[in-house]
Amino acid sequence: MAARKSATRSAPAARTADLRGQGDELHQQAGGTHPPLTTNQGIPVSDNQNSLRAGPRGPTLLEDFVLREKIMHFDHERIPERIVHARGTGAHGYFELTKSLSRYTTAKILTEVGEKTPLFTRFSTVAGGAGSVDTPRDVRGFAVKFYTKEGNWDLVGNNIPVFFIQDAIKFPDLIHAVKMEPDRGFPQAASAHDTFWDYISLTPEATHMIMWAMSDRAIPRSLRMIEGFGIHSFRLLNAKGESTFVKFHWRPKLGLQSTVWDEAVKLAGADPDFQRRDLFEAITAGNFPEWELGVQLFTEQEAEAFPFDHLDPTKLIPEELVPLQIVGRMVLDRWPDNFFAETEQVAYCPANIVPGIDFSNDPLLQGRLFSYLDTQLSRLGSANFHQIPVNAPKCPFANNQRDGHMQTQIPKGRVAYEPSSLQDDSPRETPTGFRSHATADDGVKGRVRAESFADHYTQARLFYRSQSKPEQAHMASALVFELSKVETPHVREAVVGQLRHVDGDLAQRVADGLGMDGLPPAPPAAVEAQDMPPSPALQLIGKMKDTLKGRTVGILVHDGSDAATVKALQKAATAAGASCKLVAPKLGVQLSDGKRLAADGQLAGTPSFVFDAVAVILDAEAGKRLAKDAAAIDFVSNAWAHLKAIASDAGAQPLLKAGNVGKDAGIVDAADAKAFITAAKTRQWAREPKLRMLA
Ligand code: HDE
Repeated sequence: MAARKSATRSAPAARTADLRGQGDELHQQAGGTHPPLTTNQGIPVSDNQNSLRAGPRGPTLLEDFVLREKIMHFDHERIPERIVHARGTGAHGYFELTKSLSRYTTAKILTEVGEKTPLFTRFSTVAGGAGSVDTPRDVRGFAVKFYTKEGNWDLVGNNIPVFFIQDAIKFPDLIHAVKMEPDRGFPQAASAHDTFWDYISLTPEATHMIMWAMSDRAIPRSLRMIEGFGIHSFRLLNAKGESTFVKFHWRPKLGLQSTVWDEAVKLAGADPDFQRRDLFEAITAGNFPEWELGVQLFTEQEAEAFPFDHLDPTKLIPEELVPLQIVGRMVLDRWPDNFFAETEQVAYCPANIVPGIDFSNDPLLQGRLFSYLDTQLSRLGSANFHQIPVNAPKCPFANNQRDGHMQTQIPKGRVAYEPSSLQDDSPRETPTGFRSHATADDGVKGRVRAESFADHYTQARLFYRSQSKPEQAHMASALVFELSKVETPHVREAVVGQLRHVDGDLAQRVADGLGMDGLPPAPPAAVEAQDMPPSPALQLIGKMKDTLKGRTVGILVHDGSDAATVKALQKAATAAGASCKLVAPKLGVQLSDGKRLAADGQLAGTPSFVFDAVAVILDAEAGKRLAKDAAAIDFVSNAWAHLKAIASDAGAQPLLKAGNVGKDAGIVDAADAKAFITAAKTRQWAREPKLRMLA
């Protein structure tokens, strides 16, 4: 301000003063009490709009430390994105133990019932870059950092209980194969291309995971509706040092839910942030997503009797063999204040583990144990990354590690070593500290794979044969889609050949879908697939909950729509736990009661695929008009094609006709709100074969 007042009255200076004056007024209109803007050194800034110049039209001066600091910081705003799992979203929450595991472990987080442990959870896709879309066909990362009283425990898992490979040394090849091809720089966030399937066709151990990745688990509707798995076997250690193996599972309270493929593809265009936004909206509205933590516990002797090796990360333990026990719950109840500081900088590491839990010899886990620290160094740029608030333990921590880039702690005293005798408060080892299980391993050195890892097809078959008919059709169709994008014939043939080991019918469906003349030969198998009893726990449709909780209903209205019907549907959907949104051709709309309402979405920008079920309430005139509007026709025809419930009134019929909407149990009269809610809770699977050619 002072500078402005003292500006000389030469013509250009007066013009500068005028422009600044306008800016000041706008700021004042914005209101509020604002703290002074300062540089990073705390120096108050008088002008954040004009750099320091030698005269109004002269050169900018090097002396302008305000400008230089601001631009220097901006130039360094990006840090390397994660090489895998770059696209992600996270939230704060807590874990509450409901059942003590004190027989098996000393870990306080698993023995103190009722205790709430704060945590930070990050969900991610694997293949795409940080700016890619939320809904590709991909595995979802499910990483939880528990800030326990005994240090941080990171459970860094996925939404699928098995993995592609059996040995860490293969991971860079797998990821290079799935990422965009290096010569052309595409496709982004997609496995449907030659290099991925070339690698898979030559990696039989990936077959089981491929079954999961081609299932609807890889196209989830919401991150609130996915399961999570620690994948590897871990150990629990009790006070006597006895070890029990454990597999960790997360089970969503809202049940599982997926999209249909066509919907996932369209969502990518309509809302690239669909899942991130969904999580944000749920948490900020107070609808906190919740998961149960389940464990499968088994002894070394029990493990020896399994018909597979539990150390092989391409194998799961059927729940029919080792039942799941629910021991706690996780609630995500706080959105981060800042995406970069928290979600981008959170640094997970499977080696972060607390006393009472220990690793197994799973060779993939063993490789992961050193990989993540390496990544954090290159991403976060300093060995002090653990001091970033989202990474710092919430229990006291102290040692003699010192200095390094970006040290933010100021340790006191002269002792930075151990043993020492000069300082009473210097940190010491403790008898209750972390101990490893005293495992005796047979140690002949060599690059060898256990014989017990050789069966690559039995569990792939188990998974496929455990699915419902619609899910099997989706898997076959997903394989046809993916392989149809592969340009090299021998790669397509090699994959179909592998599928013959899983299920002859599946291989035939895929071959037919690709228009192959006959079935390609199956490659030799190290171990032939065995038939196992189907495991319904592996289904997704079987795990959908009969609920509208956490779902969204969209109601398409126009001026003149019957207000009473709209209100009745809103009331019923909200009572059933759904959130309800109005969509209209314009954001302002006047219903039959004459009241003006603000719609939540404008029709052209709010397609039906962002909803779980829709209603269309129109007066006769609007029905006729919208029957000629492409966005309105797409709204109903997509809802029909995506197997959703549609409620409609008499006025909406011309539009439904224009959208080729047929008749079945999911198409209901809007006057019957109860029937709509029942239909909206599920997808109309029986409709699908009538409208889509599935493999
Ligand atoms: Fe990861 N993985 N991974 N991974 N992983 C990373 O760590 C790696 C594996 C998983 O939200 C990276 O901080 C190797 C299996 C998740 O920040 C990196 C191997 C599973 C996340 C890394 C694996 C996972 C990562 C990249 C083979 C399921 C995201 C950035 C031995 C159990 C965590 C980072 C987040 C992230 C390496 C295999 C899950 C490069 C070498 C198996 C959920 O360190």
